[in-house]
Amino acid sequence: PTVSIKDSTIEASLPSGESVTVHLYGATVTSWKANGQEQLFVSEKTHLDGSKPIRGGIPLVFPVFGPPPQNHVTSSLPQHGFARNSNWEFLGKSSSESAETAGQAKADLAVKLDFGLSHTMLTEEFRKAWPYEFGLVYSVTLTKDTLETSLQVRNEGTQNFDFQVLMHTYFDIGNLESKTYVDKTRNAISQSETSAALAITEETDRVYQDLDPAKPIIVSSAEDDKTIFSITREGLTDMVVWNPWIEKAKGMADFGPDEAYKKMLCVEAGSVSAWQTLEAGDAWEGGQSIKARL
Ligand code: TA6
Repeated sequence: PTVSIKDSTIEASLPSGESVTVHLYGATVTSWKANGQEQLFVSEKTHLDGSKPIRGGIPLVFPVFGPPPQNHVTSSLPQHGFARNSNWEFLGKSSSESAETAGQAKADLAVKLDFGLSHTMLTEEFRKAWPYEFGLVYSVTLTKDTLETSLQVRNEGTQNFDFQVLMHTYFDIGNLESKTYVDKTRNAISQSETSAALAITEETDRVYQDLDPAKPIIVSSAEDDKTIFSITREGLTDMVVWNPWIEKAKGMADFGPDEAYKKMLCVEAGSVSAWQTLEAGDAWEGGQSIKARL
């Protein structure tokens, strides 16, 4: 695998052609290419200069999901916390290849990129808004047909703190323009073959709670029921599904083109319906593994 660093982005690629790109701003994954195509959606109008969180890819939500609650220690943080709009540092890469078994072709490679953010790196504003000593290590692992993103949270202080965490993944669900759609983006989300699928046919913003993280969430095309993505998780039992649809898409200055709502879907693995308490000196880890669409 090769890893290249240019201005503030890190790109890793495998000999078989897959690649992942991560911006140090927010440690935001902004591209994941597999099976010869881009798997993630990034708005054409996104800011990339740190003036606003990146609109697309996989923004990281920590330590609070959504608008912070009133009268809470996170109250004066911005929506979705500070992780996605802070400058992280690149900690390094490691690549592994499972042992080559006799006769088989060289086993798949994996390349892992690590990023760090600690309380000492926060702006004064954010440090004042959430005065805890913490360390985050975010790992992005690319293999031939999967992308894993996992976060380790360490409490380096002397007081317990509560946090929420979520990986705000914007999936590119393919250019629906090519099909005759009665102006409906019909993509179904189902946790498994048995549970009812959620068809996306209007603005959708839902939190599914307490799901079995080992049971894959399947995003499939309503056209031919073909699986587009499947997502398994560890330590993240909630799943948020969001599509802004027409009006909200028009209403976001950094979302473009307006009709791009038809080709994206946010399926966000997280722990957001309650608060995780991390005791002084303890660590927590959670993550997702996404299988790329063919
Ligand atoms: O995806 C869940 C959500 O909380 C939606 O309600 C919507 O606000 C979205 O996140 C985007 O939030 P942002 O702060 O990035 O505009």
